[in-house]
Amino acid sequence: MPDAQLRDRIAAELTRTRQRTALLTDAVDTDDLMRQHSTIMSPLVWDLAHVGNQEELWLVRDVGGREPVRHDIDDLYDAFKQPRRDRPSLPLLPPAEARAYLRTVRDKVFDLLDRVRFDERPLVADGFAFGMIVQHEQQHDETMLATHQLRVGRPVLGAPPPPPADRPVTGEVLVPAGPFEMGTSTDPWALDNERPAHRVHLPAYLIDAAPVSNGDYRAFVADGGYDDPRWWSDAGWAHRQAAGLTAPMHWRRDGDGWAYQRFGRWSPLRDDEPVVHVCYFEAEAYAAWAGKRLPTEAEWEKAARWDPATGRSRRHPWGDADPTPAHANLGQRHLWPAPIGAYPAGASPLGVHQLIGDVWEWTASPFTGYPGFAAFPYREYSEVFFGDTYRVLRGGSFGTDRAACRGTFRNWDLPIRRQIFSGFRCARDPRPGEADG
Ligand code: AVJ
Ligand code: FE
Repeated sequence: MPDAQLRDRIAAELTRTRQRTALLTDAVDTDDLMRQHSTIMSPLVWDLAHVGNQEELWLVRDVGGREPVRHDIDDLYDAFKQPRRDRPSLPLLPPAEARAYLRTVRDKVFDLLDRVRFDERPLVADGFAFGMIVQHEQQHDETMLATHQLRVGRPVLGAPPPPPADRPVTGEVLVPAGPFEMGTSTDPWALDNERPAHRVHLPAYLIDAAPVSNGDYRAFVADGGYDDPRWWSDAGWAHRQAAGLTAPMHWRRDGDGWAYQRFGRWSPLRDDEPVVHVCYFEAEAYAAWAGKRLPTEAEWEKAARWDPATGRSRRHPWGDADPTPAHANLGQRHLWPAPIGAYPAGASPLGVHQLIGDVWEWTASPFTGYPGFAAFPYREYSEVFFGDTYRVLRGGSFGTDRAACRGTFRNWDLPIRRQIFSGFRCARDPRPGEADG
């Protein structure tokens, strides 16, 4: 891409992203921005200034080589130095000061953008550092959206309802045995943990054509799934007991049925939407109850990217094109998962639906580096989280921006977490004879 065109694209992405940040914070009053709505979340005003501080560190100081704007606040907004539970008691910038700081940093970034040459230095090649900062802000926008879902008080967010289902999608899809290319070495703004591309050979498997719905999940609850240790792993059962889990987060009984809470408003549970706000252990238990299992990360990605006609891995289930509103429920447009079957244009060639958008999907895989992984540009983005502690989630949610979501994108969280917009789909091994087509 010629420099001028890349410059315009970066400017547009930065501006679009900042508008989202403003939507999530402008309508919230000062006290509410400073308050901690949950000990596992930051006060919104911390996210706000942290976004500006990362932009200052990477773009103003590293790429631009300019003098610090506010060297004195670096420690306050360092996520590794300040555990979330302690953040409300820090001397944080009040909202007006945080907003002014973000504006100052952004002005310098636009000035820098006018002058920068996108040469081969790894941080600037293809505008990588700018892309990383866009994705970072978008990731915090999703985190702030999760904070909105946890906060109590007058609702401040409104959005149009999601599109109706085109037609119901049910059943499973057989993915034939064979190799596919996982990860990427060429997507310019792909983050370190998505790299490098490598061949993975998978035996045949079946994967659900759609995410597990509220109706499906409600049947597991009604069948006593939360009271039967048979379906739960040892760690899962211990957590279910300790945390007293009885249903997804934000559900409550409503007469004979269920209601759920979305951004401060209660309504009757809709059976035809993907289930959301379940932890890994709940997903794992549901899958066992259904006689299935969670897909591995590789199984998820092959279902999402592998094109049987060419054998090539594509950027998205529908091809290489960026997502549009016809493909997937992304970008906080609807503020809730769309019904199962709402995105026929977003299906993969094998007929797997809603892999991108709607809900993050838990996979069975721990978060580790691909063969040949190299931390870039900093170990604290991914590498320090590698190991058996975290589980990978794929595909993005209604709260994820298209800039921070693609067939190779990897998210991760602790298996007990469910404040994120997390759901899942199931997979299984073929029965004898089933894989022969
Ligand atoms: C990739 C969503 C797990 O929020 O902890 C934000 C993204 N990294 N700032 C997180 C991130 C640094 C990260 N996740
Ligand atoms: Fe961050």
